[in-house]
Amino acid sequence: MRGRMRRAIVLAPLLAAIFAGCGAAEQSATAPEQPPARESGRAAHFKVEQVASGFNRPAWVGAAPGDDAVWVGEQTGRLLRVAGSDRRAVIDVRRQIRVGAEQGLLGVAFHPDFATNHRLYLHMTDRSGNTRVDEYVLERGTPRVTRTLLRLDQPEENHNGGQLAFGPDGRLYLGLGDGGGAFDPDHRAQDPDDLLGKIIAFDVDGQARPKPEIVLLGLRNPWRFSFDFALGEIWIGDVGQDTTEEVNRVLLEPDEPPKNLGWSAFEGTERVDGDELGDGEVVWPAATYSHRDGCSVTGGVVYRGTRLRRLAGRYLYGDFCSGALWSLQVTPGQGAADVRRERATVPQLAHIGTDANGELLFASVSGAIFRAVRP
Ligand SMILES: [Ca+2]
Repeated sequence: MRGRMRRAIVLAPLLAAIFAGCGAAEQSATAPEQPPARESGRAAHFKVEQVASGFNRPAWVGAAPGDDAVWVGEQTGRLLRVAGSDRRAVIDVRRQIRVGAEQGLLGVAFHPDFATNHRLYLHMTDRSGNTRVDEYVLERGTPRVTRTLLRLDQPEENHNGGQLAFGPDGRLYLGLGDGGGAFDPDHRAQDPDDLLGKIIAFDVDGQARPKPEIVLLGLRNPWRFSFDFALGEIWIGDVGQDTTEEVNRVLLEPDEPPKNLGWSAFEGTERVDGDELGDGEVVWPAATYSHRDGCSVTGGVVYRGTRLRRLAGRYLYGDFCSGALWSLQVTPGQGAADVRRERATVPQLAHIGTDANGELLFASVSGAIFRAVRP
């Protein structure tokens, strides 16, 4: 009797705690504690000027470790090194790929030790319309494929993801869309056993045939993402369906289970007629904008350069359709504030990258590369 009493006394607070926990979990799955940040005014932290033109659908721009040149990835299949007026195609995969609105050469990543090991990685759509990630080594400037890291069937032409980038943990990250169609018809983004609708990572240094690991799930089409090495975070532009474009900010915790960015149970913070939310801690967007201001977000970077002092530590992103650019303040915790629509615009904005000094570069699919300078 006394034993049973004691058990009841012990159990009561325990059960209360469990039910309180359930309630909190349900609540966090249906609405964010804090709504995503929205545009709160205008600013002119910088202006843009053209640095080079005449490219064929440039969709990626950046720098290679140990090299001052600007590298440009053309969606149509060439990777070019641009140093002043010298422009050279280093890799040409034009005969290996299919090019479409969301197909082609979609992502480029240089190994962190590129200066010594000369390794780099390309994400492309093969001639059958499927995803392929190849590792290259440049031997005296001549490219050679050393491994294929990923081949993945793509059910539709759209939502192939794009970005390929090395994270603070040294792994190679890839963004993959939900496979295409509207509202994720094959229920892939919430399926923990499907690589589509995910951000995945490869340990390219540890294993000969690295297995992709799912880092984040619940994405629709993470065309562009970047890492803020200073805070160990990933910033993702997840392209929306009919109403809402998302900027997601996620703390990288490699030992934790994959976090869930909501699609296709949620578009932004709105429940849509999609799937039920699967496993994983829900991460709501840090900022959103509606289709009045654009139609396809191009995720950008947290500015860590030195030329634009007023932009220091702010996250910059834009929209492919409207060419609008916004910057926002990175708040302590996981949020964002002070979203400003910048005066500068870049038409058909496909990528925001950085040069060897961390200064901003913009790729416009219309054919030109721009950079940010003081207003
Ligand atoms: Ca989402």
